[in-house]
Amino acid sequence: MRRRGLLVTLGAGFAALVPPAFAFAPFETYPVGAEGQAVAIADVTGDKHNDVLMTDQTRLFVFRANANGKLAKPVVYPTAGPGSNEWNGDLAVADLNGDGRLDAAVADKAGVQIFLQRGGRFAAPKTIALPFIGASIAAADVDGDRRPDLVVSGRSDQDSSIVGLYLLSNRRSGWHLQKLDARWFSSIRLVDITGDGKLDIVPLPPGNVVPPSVRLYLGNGRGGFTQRDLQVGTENTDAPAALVAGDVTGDRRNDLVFVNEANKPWSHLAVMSGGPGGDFAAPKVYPSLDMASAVAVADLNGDHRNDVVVLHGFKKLGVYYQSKDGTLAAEQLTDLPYSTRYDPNGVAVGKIGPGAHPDVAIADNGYTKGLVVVRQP
Ligand SMILES: [Ca+2]
Ligand SMILES: [Ca+2]
Ligand SMILES: [Ca+2]
Ligand SMILES: [Ca+2]
Repeated sequence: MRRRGLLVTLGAGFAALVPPAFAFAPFETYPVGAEGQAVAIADVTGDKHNDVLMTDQTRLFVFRANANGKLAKPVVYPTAGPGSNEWNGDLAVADLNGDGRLDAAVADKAGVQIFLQRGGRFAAPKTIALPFIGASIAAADVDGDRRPDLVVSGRSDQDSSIVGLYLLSNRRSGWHLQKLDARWFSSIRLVDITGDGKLDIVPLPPGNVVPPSVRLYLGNGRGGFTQRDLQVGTENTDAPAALVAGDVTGDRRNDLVFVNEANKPWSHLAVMSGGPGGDFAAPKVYPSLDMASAVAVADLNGDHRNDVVVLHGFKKLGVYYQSKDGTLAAEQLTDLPYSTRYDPNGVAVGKIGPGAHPDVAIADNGYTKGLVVVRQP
């Protein structure tokens, strides 16, 4: 009662400053001898329990979860690797053939492998050949026919002029390829970033662009896209190493959220708040531990406000909870096993097992060489 009185006396401003309880259990490791690249949490075995999918450059691993969230030894599906490309093996999950069961699409050396779920497993994949090594991939219906499409990007390891961003439209007659740009990206998110109800492409440029900028592809809902270049920083060190979109300010407009892979005092998490008409506010910068290389947005504590998860090279997971005033509270840290850096597609947030709040799955290419799971009760 006394504590309650204190909060009332000091007002909402004080309450907003109190960081919510940090509830992660110690990390679990599932070493499989893989340089983990991308990870996803989804039910791909048809038992209504979320499983964990992970890729390296040559394989797709499916860790089946039981009702209690316990992960089985993974089923391993070969992909068409390896490429010499540093970033490949990204993964997207969607019901690609409309049978109500989630399937997987993996970007690999041949382009894209489509793994359809059949009888609780994936059937032998079908290849969508592309003129480059697939580096990044995302799935969602971007042309309004309710069939999830794929957006994929990559580059050739033989000819540096061969790069591309493609829309693979999921038509009744098969996959229809359309080149959107002669650029490649190391991660792709499909999010409505302008607030018009139509999905846009939010990709992460590889390496540093000066001044730091991203190219957004604004969707018209029919599979057409308009390019918009957006400056996201001023210094070299501001360049995003990982970029996602989601509402982390509580106004129901999606924001751009990114980390730079730098050391203090330059390391930070940046939020560009989305406004009406698809405009963005200048980056609001939050202090961060060093060397962040992956980021995700999700409501971790069930207050209907999205929070931010960050992976830091060496051995830390950081969480920024969203406060009631739409700002992010100071980063809270928990241990991860040692790993120098993570793929920008190497983190997923979702429920594994019966816990009330989502868990974090991490593709680890460091000492664990496999999957890392950090759970909430
Ligand atoms: Ca399916
Ligand atoms: Ca579609
Ligand atoms: Ca927002
Ligand atoms: Ca929250």
